Amino acid sequence: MAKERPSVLLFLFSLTFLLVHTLPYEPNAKYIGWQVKQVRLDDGSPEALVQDLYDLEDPNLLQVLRVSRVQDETDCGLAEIAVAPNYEEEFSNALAARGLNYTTVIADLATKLSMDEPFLRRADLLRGVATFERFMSFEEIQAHVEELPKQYPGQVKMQELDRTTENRPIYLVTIHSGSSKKSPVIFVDGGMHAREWASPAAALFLVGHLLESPALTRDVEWRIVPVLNPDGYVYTWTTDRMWRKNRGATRSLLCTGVDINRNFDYHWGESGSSKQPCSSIYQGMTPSSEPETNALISAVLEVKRRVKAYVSLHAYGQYILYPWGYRRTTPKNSAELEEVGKGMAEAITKAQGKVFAVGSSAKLLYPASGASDDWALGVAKVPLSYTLELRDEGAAGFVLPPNQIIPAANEAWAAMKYLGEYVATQEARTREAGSAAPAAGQRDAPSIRTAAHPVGHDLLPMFLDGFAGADGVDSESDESDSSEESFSDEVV
Ligand code: 0X9
Ligand code: ZN
Repeated sequence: MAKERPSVLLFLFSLTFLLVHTLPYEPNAKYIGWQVKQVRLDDGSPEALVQDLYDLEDPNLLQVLRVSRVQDETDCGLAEIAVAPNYEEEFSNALAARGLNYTTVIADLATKLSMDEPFLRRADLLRGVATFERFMSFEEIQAHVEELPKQYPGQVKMQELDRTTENRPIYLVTIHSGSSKKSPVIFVDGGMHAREWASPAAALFLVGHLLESPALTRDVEWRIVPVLNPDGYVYTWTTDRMWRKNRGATRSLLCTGVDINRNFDYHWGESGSSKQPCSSIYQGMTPSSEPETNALISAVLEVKRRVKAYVSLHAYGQYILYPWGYRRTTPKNSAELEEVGKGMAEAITKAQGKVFAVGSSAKLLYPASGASDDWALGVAKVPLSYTLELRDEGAAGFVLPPNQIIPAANEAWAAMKYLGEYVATQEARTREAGSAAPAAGQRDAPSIRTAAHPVGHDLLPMFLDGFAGADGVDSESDESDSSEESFSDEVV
């Protein structure tokens, strides 16, 4: 008997080893047997159908993973939908009733998701250190952000904007190496959608590179929220890898979470947004109902007079999107949005070879209202407002292999560098023009044109005259921006 003990132990050890390494990692386990179906929406107006699909969603049965547009002569929509094994029949009936066909593109979602498991389990990071060789947990990100002011004294400021429903901090990182208190601000957020892991990684990569690039932070102040939705991010690590929303309570006892990017108070609750709490694009009970939405709103409004650009980092699809998202029209400054967007896309292609499509959200992708980019332009009057959908085009989707984190983050960095240089150049021109300009009240003088414009398009009138806003809405009031004076002193 005594002789057999080692082999029993060995057996138990092997069994445990096998179980640990064959059972799906917890957040992927629920997707065992789920299939991903691709539905072609070539009906003349697929919007109502898309809306139907989103309203049908239930986190345990059916999830719309993505809706995109085919960029060819067919110009049809494509919806990718994950379906639980016990919902297949209802799903095919629901589609047949709507006259839609589908193909199965992923036979087992859990298998596809499990590709990145081994990388998640590595815990070899010193406190405060960042890595881009694998995705970082929220705790690692938090430690890194908290250490930044110690590592770069005087160059970076870290602020807690608010706490989430589950009491996690939403951090804002501000980087500015110049001494002017009037520098233009570029505001960037990452991690709004929980499962888009490339986004917080790209935001942190941007922070790291800005801290090593004083020329880019001298004339522009960067304000970056690396993880706007920490509760959702943590949930994708612990429980459900495909989670998109925050973890806020809803009127439904069964369904949790609001889509932060449908919760902003500009044409809230219109197209491409759902009233159903079980939907992944649930708009919330009221606009700005969520702490994450409010944290972003207050942080932008705090520097309202100075914010020249806003970029929300998302994944995936390789798009540079600008307003409007709520309807298929473009704002008054769309020529400029398009030119700067194209400049960013060119910078990305130069850096990494990938092509990013540029266009207004509703036209290029699909209408979706209550998003942060529309709010930034429509309410906060931030002239250059974008959503940057990082790589890839769908092969890996949300589960980007770790060896693509740096290339993806580099793409965002190339775009942000371009934007930073652009904003700085514009500011310098405005100052120059301002010092030579006629006194206030005589500002209706002909606009100044310059050949040295970075994208060959004249933006000066906007900066000189104040942004009149889109749709003819009034220009900003000077009421906000109250706390920035004291803050600027602290930074430098
Ligand atoms: O639908 C969204 O919220 C964004 N795409 S994502 O796949 N990351 O979810 C796009 C938002 C584009 N902007 C507007 N529609 N305003
Ligand atoms: Zn997103």
